[in-house]
Amino acid sequence: MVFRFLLLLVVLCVGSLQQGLADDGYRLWLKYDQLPDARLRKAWQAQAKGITVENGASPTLQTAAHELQLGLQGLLGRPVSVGASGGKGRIRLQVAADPTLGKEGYKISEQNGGLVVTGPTDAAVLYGCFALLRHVQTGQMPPTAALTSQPRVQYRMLNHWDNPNGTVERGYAGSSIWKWLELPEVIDPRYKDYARANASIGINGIVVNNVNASARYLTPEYLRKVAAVADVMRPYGIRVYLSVMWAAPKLIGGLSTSDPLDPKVRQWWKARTDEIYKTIPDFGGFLVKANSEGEPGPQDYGRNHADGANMLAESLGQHDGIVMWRAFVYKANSKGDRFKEAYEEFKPLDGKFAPKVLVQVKNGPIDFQSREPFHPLFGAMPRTPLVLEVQLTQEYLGFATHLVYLGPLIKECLESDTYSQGKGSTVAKVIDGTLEKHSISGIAGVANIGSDRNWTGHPVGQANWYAFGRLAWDHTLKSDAVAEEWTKMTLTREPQAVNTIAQVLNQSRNIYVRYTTPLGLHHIMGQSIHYGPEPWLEKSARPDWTSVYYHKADSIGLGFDRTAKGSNALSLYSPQVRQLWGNPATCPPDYLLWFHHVPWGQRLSTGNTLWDELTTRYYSGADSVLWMQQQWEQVKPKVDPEQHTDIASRLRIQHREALWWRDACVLYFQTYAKRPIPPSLTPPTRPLAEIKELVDIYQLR
Ligand code: BDP
Repeated sequence: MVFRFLLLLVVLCVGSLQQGLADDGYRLWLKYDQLPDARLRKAWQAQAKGITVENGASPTLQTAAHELQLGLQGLLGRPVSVGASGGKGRIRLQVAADPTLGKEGYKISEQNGGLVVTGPTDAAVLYGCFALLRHVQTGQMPPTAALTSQPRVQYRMLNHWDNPNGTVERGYAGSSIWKWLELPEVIDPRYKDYARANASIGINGIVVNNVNASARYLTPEYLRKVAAVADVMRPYGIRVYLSVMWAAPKLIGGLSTSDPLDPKVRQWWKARTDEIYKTIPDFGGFLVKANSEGEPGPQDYGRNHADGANMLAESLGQHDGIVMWRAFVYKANSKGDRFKEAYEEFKPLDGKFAPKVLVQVKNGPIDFQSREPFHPLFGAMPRTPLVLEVQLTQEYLGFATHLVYLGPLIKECLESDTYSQGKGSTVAKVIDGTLEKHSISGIAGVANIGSDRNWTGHPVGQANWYAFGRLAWDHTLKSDAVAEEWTKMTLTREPQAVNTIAQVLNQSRNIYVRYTTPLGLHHIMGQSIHYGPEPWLEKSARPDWTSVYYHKADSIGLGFDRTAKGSNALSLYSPQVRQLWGNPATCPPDYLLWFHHVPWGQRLSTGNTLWDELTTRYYSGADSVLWMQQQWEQVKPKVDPEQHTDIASRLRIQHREALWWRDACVLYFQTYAKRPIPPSLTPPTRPLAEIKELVDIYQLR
């Protein structure tokens, strides 16, 4: 009794301490602050007096039980015991075969006045525990009907673009979370919190290093470091993968070649792979960027991507691992349309990849622009499992200064209809394997995580990590529902504020597109660092790294003609898609300039001329950032002050930079259109020359 009382005291003190502290964002969405609603608390208290783990010796089940305990104690404001025998009002965790749950699904159901969380594996039970916590955190009553869910995609991966020296390629949230110099001896407590966050949204694989890979990760010294990370991830059902440098046999193996068909090279990889599995028994496999942007690859030896991928798959032998081979390629000296190049290289290889190989394809054909049509490879390689790669780090979407919720972007791609096997052949069905009957499937998000206290720099970057995991688990979830869920778990539980914030999140991506690249403009950002506008960029190391290559503004009009009269990239899509997008009258305005060179004076489906529509979108986009600011101001009393100030400050930068984008693009395109700014809009007050200087300041040139 006395002990129980003391425990209660500790729990309450910790709870109130947590609530009293300013919120620095470290806890992400795993906030277990006490539920404000007493009725709800009471209902859950009756259901969650304790936790019982059936045959619960495994580290994953123990982890699940302790997370549930931690969460419930915080949320309900009283102690929850683990381990005592079953009975009324207890939550039982149980691994049990259930054909309706697939390999990783969970079921939360009522049984004898308590709840039971079941799943076919330890990890499935862990997912069930996080789902139960989410249920409580989002303010729902104990379930009366069973809650079940299973992932639609098997490999749900985060790809870190982290380097051995601690830098992160395209990272905007500090340095790498992996402290390679300190590993394996020093285990940063962050690793565990990172694992918790990932497991809570169902992520089950992480590639720890940059696709522009250092061969160093394959050395015994580094493998020991990677193994230490894997040890922290294992209880959370997360496997560790490595990006590999294609030329490793030459660079660290002492061989004179890295030709995938050379027996010595094959032997070297086999031995390396065996060594990896000795060090990390549940190693997940390899991610490869080869013959892309200057990286070496099998083509250096006259071989193709399948030769390379299959050699690596062979090296995996009987080990339970996979190869994810990236399709992000474009030739060094191409004279054609970069849009078509990955398709042209990979389509002919369909059916040539070994069973353990998946080809990883970015959502769009160019490179993570704020809006891209779906990549034409989706639906075009029916005999190859394709992984969808999306970018969570906002390389082209305003780094960590612009608030852009990516749920709608990811969903837009997943829901795109490829028509490859008739209506309804969505990208989602391609990548989850159901359309083309693949037994393996994957989805990858390029991580936006770094050493910043709040993990993602912009606090709302956390929502992108969260949404990726939730949609990777179940691509049928609605992105606005996910936004709402994240907001409730992370920022506020007050219903009106939740609603307001979720609306801002849901609109944010379209707003960003409007003030940066409306109507299907793309790749007109600042050179190299990819920040801010630089539509005038016409010289670079290669033509397809300039802006003029993409927007093709001239005295007649604007946009890249990808119809049969132009590059004919449209021919890569199914006839239904081609028909819709091939005609400027039926092409959705959002994709218009991706596929058509449209005369400035042409009337669009919106009723405006191209020029008027373009300028109007730039203006309304920038104005909408003011709307975002106003909405954010309204929720001030309901959000932690530190978080509120941080986001409010970033929204101020966002508005200033939205005006920068607007003025730069409107004035620059006006030099071609030679038309006045529509009378309803106030023309920019600064000259183009002044704006051009801004880019140099940002680029530190
Ligand atoms: C581009 C990035 C570059 C990456 C590359 C890739 O600018 O840093 O290495 O993608 O995905 O968007 O390989």
